[in-house]
Formats: sequence, structure tokens, C-alpha cells
Amino acid sequence: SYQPVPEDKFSFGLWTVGWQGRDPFGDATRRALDPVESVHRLAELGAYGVTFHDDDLIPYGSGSTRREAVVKRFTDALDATGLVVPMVTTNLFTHPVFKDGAFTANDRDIRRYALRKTLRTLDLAAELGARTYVAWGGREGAESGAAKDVRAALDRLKEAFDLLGQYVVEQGYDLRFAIEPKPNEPRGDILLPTVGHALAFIGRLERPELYGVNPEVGHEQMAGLNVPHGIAQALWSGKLFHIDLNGQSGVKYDQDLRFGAGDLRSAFWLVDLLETAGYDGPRHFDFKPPRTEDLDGVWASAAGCMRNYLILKERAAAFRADPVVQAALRAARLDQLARPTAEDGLAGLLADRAALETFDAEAAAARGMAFEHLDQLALDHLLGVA
Ligand code: GLT
Ligand code: MN
Ligand code: MN
Ligand code: MN
Repeated sequence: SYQPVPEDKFSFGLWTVGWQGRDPFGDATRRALDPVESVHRLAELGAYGVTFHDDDLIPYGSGSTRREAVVKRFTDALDATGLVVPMVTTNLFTHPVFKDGAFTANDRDIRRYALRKTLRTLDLAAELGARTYVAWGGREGAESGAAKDVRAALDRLKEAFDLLGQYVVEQGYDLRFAIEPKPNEPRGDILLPTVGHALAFIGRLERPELYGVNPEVGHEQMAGLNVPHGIAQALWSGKLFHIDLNGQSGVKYDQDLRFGAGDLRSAFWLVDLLETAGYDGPRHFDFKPPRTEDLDGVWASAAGCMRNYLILKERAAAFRADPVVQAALRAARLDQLARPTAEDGLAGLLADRAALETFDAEAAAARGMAFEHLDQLALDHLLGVA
């Protein structure tokens, strides 16, 4: 029946279903959604969580009285529906003040403002019980060479994240940071463009254990990369703190299609990976219902994200359980890959004449890998004909 339930841990950003369809060429095609209305609709659809930027919930520029009233009304809706807030983030990209970035803006006073706006959001995240803070640096980048000293900008980015980490520790907040890479858009080139760049950056921070990644399916594909491979490396590094699921068709503008649209085969392998690797975080959808849709279409699109995930989860599990597939995996020698190459140690390897002196490279080269048969079995399962 593919009916989502809270145990599936599906979550949505307020900015996703709330996107009004404004793009660089056209105005809004839909009215604004009240966050409280979104909370109720998402709960009815079977989601367990809702996420937001500070400004998605509390209109930019609100004073403290308005702030408190808005948060109270929102938490009442959470209490009424049982929805939780697993993740919160800060809008550091919409206001013109962030046109040259936030934590890496050349203007120092803008960087200090961005930090204060973020520290205030960390308080809100802790207040609402969020365990993850996402940091997407969409405006941290450049369109031209001399405009940004990238090494200095990375110093400032490290300085910012170290300060945010210090704050979380000093306040005793149970919060971790998830850095979201993206190669471009809105900046011509964005800093930390891929999962690999972000992982390398995290290793340079003062408290690396506090930071992980929030990869977005479409963002890696915009860089022409294999999403399940990037996610696998994040998992292998213990750094998959959160994930943005959506759809994208190849290297072009950020499409933010509903999950399952775009590269379906990649989505199949991604779900297979998340479900078999023991990822237990939110399955968070960061998509944009196309601006052709009215509000009925918005909710159909949101429901489709979850339905497609559940269908792919079922198909991937059937693939793994199929005895024919298991035999094909052995024929493709996946069991050998799982075995250490030299459990006999360096001395054993050096003493092993069969590893070099008498090794028959021609015979080994002649062995087929049987990958095509295996991949066809996967496609049969994905297409529902296995
Ligand atoms: C923005 C961006 C997304 C990020 C969001 C978090 S905001 O919509 O395109 O990929 O995940 O800041
Ligand atoms: Mn995107
Ligand atoms: Mn995203
Ligand atoms: Mn996006």
C-alpha cells in the first residue's frame, strides 16, 4: 500500500511545499502557505518531521514579541499532530545583504551579522529539540577570480564553524552540524562544492566530531557525480548526519524534482544503500513541486516523494533477498571484495610466491566479472518483473 508512517522517518522542509514557484524568469504561481497548515498536511500524509530556516517560520525582521508568538503557535501545531523538528537551519542567502556570502563575505560586518543570525537560530533549534543543524552555504562563492581569495575564505569558514561548535558545546546543546555541498547556483562557483570537499574541510576543524555532511541527491548530480558512491563514502567516514532526497536529470540547473523523478536507477541504489547500511537519520525531502502545480499538485508531489521511497525500499529488499541475485553476487565476487587483501600481513604477502612470482595474470585477466547479468537482475527488480 506504500502508506508512509512516522516510523519511516520522512521529513520535509517548510520551504519545499511552501515554494511559491518564483524562478529567475517568472513570478510566484502559488499563494504562501501558513507553516501551521503545512504541519497539518504533512502529518496527514504520514511524515514524521518538519524542518525550516529561521525565516521560513519567523518572518525576517520580526521583533521578540512576534517571534515568541509565532514559535508558540507552531509548537502548538507540533503538539497537536505529533510532528517533530529533527533539523533547523538559517537563511543566509535571500536578503541582499548576503549577496557576497555570509561566513565568507568579504565585508567583515556582514560575516559578524551572519554569525549572530546563526547563533540565534541554534537557540531556536535547541528549544525545539532538533538534533541536527544544516549549513548550506549557497552564497559562499564567486563569479570571478580575484573577487574571492579562496584560501582566506576557507580560513573564515573554518573560523565560523569553530565558533558555532564552541557555542553548542558551551550551551550544552545536543546538536551536530551537517554541511550541505553544492557546486554552483546561486553563486557561479560555491565553496565546498561536493561531499568530498566537505569531508576534507571537516578534518581541519577544531572539533571534527561535531560536523558531518548533508548531501543532496541533485547537487552531487549537478557535478556529474555518482550519488550512492558519495553517500557511501560519507557513511564509511561516519559522517552521514542528514540527507536531502530529491530528483535530478543530469548536469543542468538545480531541478529539485520529487524523489524518484530524474535518475531512477541512482535512486534505487541510494535507497538500497541507506536501508542496508543502517542509516537511521531522517529521510528528508528537499524538493520543489514544479510551478505548474496548484496546491493539490504540491501535496501530490510531497506524497509521491514518500511513495517512491517506499516502493524503492521494497524493490531493493526483494533484490537482496532473491537467491538468484545472491548467486550472481557471488559470481561477481563481492564476497572476495569483503575479505582483507593481506590478512597474512606484509611479511606473509612478501613470502607468497603465488602473489607475484608464479601468479598467472593472463588467467586472472581472462575471468569475466559477470556484472552485466547482475545489473540486469537489479533492473528486473526495479522494473517489477523479477
Ligand atoms: C535551499 C537550497 C537547499 C538547502 C536548503 C537549506 S535551502 O533551498 O537549495 O538545497 O538544502 O538551506
Ligand atoms: Mn537542490
Ligand atoms: Mn538541500
Ligand atoms: Mn535546494
